[in-house]
Amino acid sequence: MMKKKVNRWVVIVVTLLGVLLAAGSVLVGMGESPKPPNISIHEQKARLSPVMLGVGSVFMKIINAGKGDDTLLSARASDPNIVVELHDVREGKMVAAENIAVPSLSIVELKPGSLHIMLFKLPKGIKTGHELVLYLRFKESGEKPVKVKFMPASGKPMRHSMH
Ligand SMILES: [Cu+2]
Repeated sequence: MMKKKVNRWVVIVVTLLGVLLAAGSVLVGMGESPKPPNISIHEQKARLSPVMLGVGSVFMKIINAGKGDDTLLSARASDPNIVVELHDVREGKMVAAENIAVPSLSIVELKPGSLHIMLFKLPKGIKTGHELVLYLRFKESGEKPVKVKFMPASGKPMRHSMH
């Protein structure tokens, strides 16, 4: 009879310990994200549109070497007059992209005919060789400055439906 009672207490204590441990790990999980993204930008370059004055596109590789996902939310140029948009190409047409997902342990390539960053209202006189600082705003990693240089236009202009 007595033995049975003790067993019941053991069960209750063990259960309580389990609940406390679970609560503890939840609290730890609520602190700094244990899986941060690790964003770096590579091979960035800009091209002036061969057909539209003051318009350019920017290409790059965004590498997330971290274990957490991130998202490119927007971009701006150091010159506030320049309009910067995130673009994608769907069915051969350029469309504005609300954001660009950069999942953990992945490389997202911004390239002609695919995801890219679009520049409008570039100052007159910008030409090949000029450099521009873009600030890429990531959801988790914050704002990252990246220096891009205008390269000679390739022979194949992108199919621009909007501009
Ligand atoms: Cu575009």
